[in-house]
Amino acid sequence: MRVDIITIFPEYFGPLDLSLIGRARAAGLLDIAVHDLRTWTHDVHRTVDDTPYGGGPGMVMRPEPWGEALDALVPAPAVAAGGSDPDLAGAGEAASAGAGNAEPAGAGGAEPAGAGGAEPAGAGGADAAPARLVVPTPAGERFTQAMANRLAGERHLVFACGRYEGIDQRVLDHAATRMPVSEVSLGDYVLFGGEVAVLVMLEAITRLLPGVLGNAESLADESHAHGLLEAPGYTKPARWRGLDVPDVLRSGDHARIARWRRDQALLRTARRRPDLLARAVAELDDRDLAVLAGAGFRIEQPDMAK
Ligand code: JEH
Repeated sequence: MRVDIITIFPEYFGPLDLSLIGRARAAGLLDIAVHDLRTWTHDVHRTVDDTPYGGGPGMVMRPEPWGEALDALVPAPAVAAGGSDPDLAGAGEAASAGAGNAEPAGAGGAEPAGAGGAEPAGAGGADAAPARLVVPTPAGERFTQAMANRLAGERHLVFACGRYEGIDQRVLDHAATRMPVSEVSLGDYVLFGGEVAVLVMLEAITRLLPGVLGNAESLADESHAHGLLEAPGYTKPARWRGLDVPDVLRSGDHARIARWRRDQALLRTARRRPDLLARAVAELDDRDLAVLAGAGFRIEQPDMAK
């Protein structure tokens, strides 16, 4: 997968050299380039922000540097394509390769975390999936495991990291005439900018790429995969600071262990994430419901007549 990140803080992306993302990059599974937005400014102060039309606090990112950055990183379509935010399931418009795909000279020098500049010739051509622009914003659609799965299937992601109060909306509206655009939020809290959100999304996406995680089952059996939080985990020593690992986990009785883990998952989910439990309720059997009832949780079965 090819990933371009546009930011005024390239230093935020140093961690992408580390750990499993770093290993995926070294293995050639992930090709990440970080670009300094100020590369595409032309004034002596390298200005990227200005006061908001309509008034209000703070500053908004001016559109011009973003437009030039996206022109440089994403092949312009030979034929105008409509379509804003086609859903992540697919249906993106084809964008064919055009001229002007290279960065301005010297851009590479400003990039600590990213190697390559321009795409290989032919990438983004008529037969390749177009790049998808992903823009973190508190006003975006919620980023979920399901969205991570869909994004992990893309050929080329371009992340636009805003700062201040965000990016002039016309940048997104114009980009949407050329490529699918996703405005995404991590959750209902406010960050200073999109950088940390991109780090989070890239971690979630990278571990889904084929060849990144060793065994396939580690993806299938985890939290959220079956709609419940996972049971707690333990390792050696069996007794630590007076606390014992639950006996059942040392019993060797795999059916009992599986049942215990499910009970723990149910109870945790009921206590911590009743929203998840409400969605999983159709899959709960009588024993599940008895376990929850025994702990004082009364579960409303959905009306199957609907
Ligand atoms: C934040 C990108 C670019 C600050 C203020 C406002 C709140 C009231 N989950 C997430 N939280 N924050 C971001 C994010 C993601 N993904 C995020 C960003 C940028 C992502 C700049 N900022 C900072 C920022 C405007 N206020 C937002 N509103 C009602 C809750 C008031 C307006 C926008 C962006």
